[in-house]
Parts: sequence; structure tokens; C-alpha cells
Amino acid sequence: MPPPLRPHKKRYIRGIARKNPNPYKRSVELPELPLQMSEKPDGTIGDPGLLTKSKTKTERPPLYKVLILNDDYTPMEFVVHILERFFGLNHSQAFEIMLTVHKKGLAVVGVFSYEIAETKVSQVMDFARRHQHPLQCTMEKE
Ligand code: TYC
Repeated sequence: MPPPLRPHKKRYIRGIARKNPNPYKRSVELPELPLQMSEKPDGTIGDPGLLTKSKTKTERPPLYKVLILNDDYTPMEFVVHILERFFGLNHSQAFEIMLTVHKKGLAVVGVFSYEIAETKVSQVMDFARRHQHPLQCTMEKE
């Protein structure tokens, strides 16, 4: 009587596995990493949103009015020229604003960021001084 047939044995498979070890298997022990803030002692990760999410609120920079003041000595044409040259107004706009300043004492001639307003004031004051006119120009937060 022939010996009973053995069922297919795993020995063969194990033999291959031994000769050809899994190249992806990690062979070096890695050092243990410190716990992350959101990591619980059991290694699971908590809700990191609670700790890290922040609202971004971008505020617009403040604006500044540039004002021209009236005086009794600066010639009208000189003021008109300043308004055309430094504030980009056309002749009739410049004339109208100059008249408002002349009648009311002052007028806003433009609204700008801090740096631009500061530059306009300096340009006007320097130009008036160089021409020996007492014209005054100031800025004020809106
Ligand atoms: N009042 C000035 C005059 O009669 C004119 C003037 C206008 C001066 C506006 C300054 O910002 C000014 N000559």
C-alpha cells in the first residue's frame, strides 16, 4: 500500500523566505521620538486643530488726508501749479480747490497711505520754501 499523500506542505515556502529575506523589512531600530503636542501617551494623535488653527485678520492700513492751508501771501497761480504738479489735478480742478482754500481756509487735496501723504507734504513744503512762499501743507489721519 502506498504511503498516504501528504497535503502540500509549507516547508517549501518557508525555505524560499529564509534565502530571500524581505528587503523592505526595517533592520535598524529607530530611536523613539518625543511625543508631539497633540499626541496622547498611547501614541494616538488628538485634534491638532484646537492648538494650531489661527484666524488671519488682515487690516487695511490707515489713510491720511493731505490739506492745503490758506494764507495772505502765496499767489493763487502758485497754488494752482502745486495742485497740478503734485496732486495730478487738471487746471480747472486745481483752480476750484485753490478757490475753496482761499475762501474757507483749507481743503483736502488728496487721501493717501502714510508714506505717500508724507512725501506729498514734503514736496509741497520744499517747493513753496524754495519759491519763498509761506504756503502750508499738512496731513491728518482720516
Ligand atoms: N489767499 C491767497 C491770496 O489771496 C491765495 C491762496 C490760496 C493761498 C490757497 C494759499 O492754499 C492757498 N493770494
